[in-house]
Amino acid sequence: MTSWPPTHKRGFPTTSFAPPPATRPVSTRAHDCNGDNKLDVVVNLNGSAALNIAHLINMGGTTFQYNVANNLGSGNTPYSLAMGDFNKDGKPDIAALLAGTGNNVVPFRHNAVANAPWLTAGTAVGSGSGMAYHAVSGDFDKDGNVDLVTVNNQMNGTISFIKGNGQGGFTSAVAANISTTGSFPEHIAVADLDGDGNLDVVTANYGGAGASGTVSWLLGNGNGTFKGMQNLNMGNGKFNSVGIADFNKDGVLDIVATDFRPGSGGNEGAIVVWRGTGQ
Ligand SMILES: [Ca+2]
Ligand SMILES: [Ca+2]
Ligand SMILES: [Ca+2]
Ligand SMILES: [Ca+2]
Repeated sequence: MTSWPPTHKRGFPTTSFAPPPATRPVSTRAHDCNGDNKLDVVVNLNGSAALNIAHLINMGGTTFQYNVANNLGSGNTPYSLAMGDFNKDGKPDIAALLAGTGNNVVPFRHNAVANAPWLTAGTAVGSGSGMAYHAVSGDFDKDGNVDLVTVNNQMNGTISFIKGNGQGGFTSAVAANISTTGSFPEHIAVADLDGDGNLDVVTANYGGAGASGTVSWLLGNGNGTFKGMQNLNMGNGKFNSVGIADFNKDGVLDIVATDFRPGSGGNEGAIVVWRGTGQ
């Protein structure tokens, strides 16, 4: 028997960590970072212009060991993380997204050790115009190397394909690999929506000031490019997060998005699910 809200009898008990002062955590990823079959947590810390990434190693039970790698770079505020085995050594690596323009995607090789130096920085690359708020990893061009697709927050919103070289490095996005989304996209999710073997993406678009947002989906061509966006509209939504899963177990992927829409009378915001039709 399950219940809601959780009673802590069967899942994680409530456990919290106090990060160092001025290191606001803004993004988390769950991953087995040290290969012991226990999920660990990687956290991006946004407390200063320095790039700080924390690592919570699952020691079993309710115990996590807290490590923080400080000052991994500087210049722009770190905003989000993406993970994948970028150099194909079996250990999950990290891409940090800096909330600025220019070379704003920084790859890190994960050394899979408990203590520093557990990350080694690679060469930063650019995602094109707009701020790279979020990214997903996957082999979008089907060459066997993990790539990234960033969502670029700007009025004329875009996504950028950033090609991985299989050795932990990436190539900056070029115009041919940048595709249009809705306005001010903030979040992206990846899956093969239509089952053709090419990875596709869905973006949550906040929309401009005073304008409604949208949720966009873009089918991949399997070569790093995407077909033109299509929109899922939902009234006056202001969408800021999106996920993909088969929620009703009919074998067809569905989409969920959070609507940050301000309202009145307790009618603020919503969680919206679009059921996939398989067509
Ligand atoms: Ca690796
Ligand atoms: Ca690839
Ligand atoms: Ca597809
Ligand atoms: Ca479904």
